[in-house]
Amino acid sequence: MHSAPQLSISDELRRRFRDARRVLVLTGAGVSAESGVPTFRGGGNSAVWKGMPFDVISSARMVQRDLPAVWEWFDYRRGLLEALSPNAAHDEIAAWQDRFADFALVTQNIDGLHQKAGSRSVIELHGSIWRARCVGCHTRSAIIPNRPRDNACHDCGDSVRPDVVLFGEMLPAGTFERAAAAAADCELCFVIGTSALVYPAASLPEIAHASGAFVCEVNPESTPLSHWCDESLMGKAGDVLPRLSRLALESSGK
Ligand code: BV8
Repeated sequence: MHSAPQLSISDELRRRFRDARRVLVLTGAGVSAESGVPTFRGGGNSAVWKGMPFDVISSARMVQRDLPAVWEWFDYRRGLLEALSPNAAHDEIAAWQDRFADFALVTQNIDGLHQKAGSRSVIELHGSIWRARCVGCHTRSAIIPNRPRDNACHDCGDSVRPDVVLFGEMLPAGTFERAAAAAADCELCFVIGTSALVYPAASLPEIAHASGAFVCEVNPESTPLSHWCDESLMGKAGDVLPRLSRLALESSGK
């Protein structure tokens, strides 16, 4: 049984974790990796679907050109997810929502595992794989696990597409603004399991940093943030987060 290397944290992070009221958590695919959800960039290469890099199949242009191919990609990923559960990282983040007075959870993930772990009011920057949206009247509809998915809109009968933000598409109105406001307002910002390459999501830690927040990254690999963030905890989120909470609260009796 591999034992995770010793986790040490700075006194600054310990103090901030104890005393912070306004906390922002930004997550990416890495937080779901220990649940078995494939990441997009791991081990140096990007996810490819039927010879297409993921940011090609997951693009607005592909919806215009070949919606059935886009559905095949998302149906495949939803199929994988139906058998998967949240991991210790999702559980710890869910616990943090009751620990910090003013807590915001922003995710790039469309897998719904934060909500499955009990996180409330999750800001889904890139939508959800468990919803469809009508290309005509934009009515949203839920996709039920292990049930066949409807191809037509219940309201107008037009075709439906995944209710996710594809490359080249704007984020849902107000969603990024809410996340950016939480980033500008937070005292402590955790960036967990993201390669921080996709914008505008990757600008959120920059906004937090520029507003004086302490930015802590959790990732087994270095990312563009590693050079400027206040602290990098190099490890798997499922290992690091529960230990971080314990370590920070040790001998504080909190
Ligand atoms: C837009 C949904 C306006 C679909 C997704 C500025 C500069 C450059 C480019 C742009 C820019 N502004 C806009 C762009 C274009 C583009 C972009 O950012 N391109 C990138 C590739 C450079 N952005 C857009 O198109 C956005 N829209 O800007 O609209 C506009 C419109 C037109 C033209 C201009 C502007 C929309 C972006 C959203 C696209 N949809 N997802 C789907 O899921 O298929 S993005 C998708 O990819 C994810 O949601 C996520 O955001 C991203 C993947 O990143 P990560 O989640 O970080 O995952 P990754 O695999 O990369 O990394 C995993 C990390 O975890 C690694 O670091 C690894 O080490 C770590 N890890 C692994 N295991 C663990 C772990 N960490 C902890 N624990 C572990 N166990």
